[in-house]
Amino acid sequence: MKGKVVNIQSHIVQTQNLHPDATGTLTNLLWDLIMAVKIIAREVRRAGLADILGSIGQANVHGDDVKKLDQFAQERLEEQLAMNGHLCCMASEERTEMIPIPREYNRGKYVFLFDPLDGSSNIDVNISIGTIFSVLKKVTPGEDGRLEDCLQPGLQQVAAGYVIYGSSVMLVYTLGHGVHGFTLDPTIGSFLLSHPDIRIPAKGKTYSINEGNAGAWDAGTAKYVQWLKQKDPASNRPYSLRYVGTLVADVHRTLINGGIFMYPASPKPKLRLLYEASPLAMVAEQAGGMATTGKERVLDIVPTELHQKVPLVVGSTEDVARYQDFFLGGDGPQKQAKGKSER
Ligand code: FDP
Repeated sequence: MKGKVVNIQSHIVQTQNLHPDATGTLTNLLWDLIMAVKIIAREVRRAGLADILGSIGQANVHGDDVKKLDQFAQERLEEQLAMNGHLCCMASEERTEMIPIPREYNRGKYVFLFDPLDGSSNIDVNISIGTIFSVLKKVTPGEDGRLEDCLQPGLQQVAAGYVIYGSSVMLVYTLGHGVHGFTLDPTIGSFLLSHPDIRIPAKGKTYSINEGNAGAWDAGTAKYVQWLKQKDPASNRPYSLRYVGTLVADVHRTLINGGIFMYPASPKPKLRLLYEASPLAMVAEQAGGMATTGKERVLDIVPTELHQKVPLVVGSTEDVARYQDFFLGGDGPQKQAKGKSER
């Protein structure tokens, strides 16, 4: 129906209704997340002011001391998600150990993994930052979550997504039935469906990588990036370089416009499997894209520790498959091209 406005709450309910055995717990958990995210978004908007207020020793509107944003985001998500009995445990990029649910709250069947404020080095220069989340089902017996509940491969995720605090605030999520994007309408305080069923183009024309590390790349990555820079209008080359340095922003652009984001194995992997690579890989695959380390599918990796770092190459299927080919030492592009320009 033209003009129909769908907010995120009703969208989640409709998706949950696809599962006749759903109890509504996941829906409620996501509602808690949305509440936390709106509060973080408000604080992000005031970040510049918070510095001014902080410097003159004032508290924020709630009487809290002004805190660093990443610490604020961590606490907000942790508190909001723990209190309604949906979770058995949490883990976050910001905490060394697994986060138990405080004794005063009930336990539930889900595990919540998150990066509260991704791209935090960009906060001070007013560039987009984000929150990334992943939801798993508890697999061990008993009420309290254990490490094994967190250390599950990405394929087991029941929900994943991210929030981008940019020129507008967007929440993008998947429950395994496609990827949907919502934009926060600040006048009514609701996330409204703005990007239904996001499909990543099969091929793009931008690449995203920290070129400063070029001297330390493995041979496959170096050859691939070199190939992207060669002129061949028929295959959109040279590709354009775009690198924000906030993972969420770089992946979001890649999701919408197509192309490829790479944080490769060399000089060393930086991105965390549980809080960054796995959830973004699920989003990419659900949108028809691909995510690899160069030699294996990200969603297949069985984590061995909470803060494990992995290479991440994610984006349009044709682009990522071609990267993988270069990484594995293949000369596939030349073979496929057979002397002709490639599409
Ligand atoms: P940041 O260090 O600012 O928190 O994982 C963290 C991250 O940002 C990602 O958001 C970003 O993609 C990446 O690091 C940038 O790393 P480089 O500075 O090494 O390129």
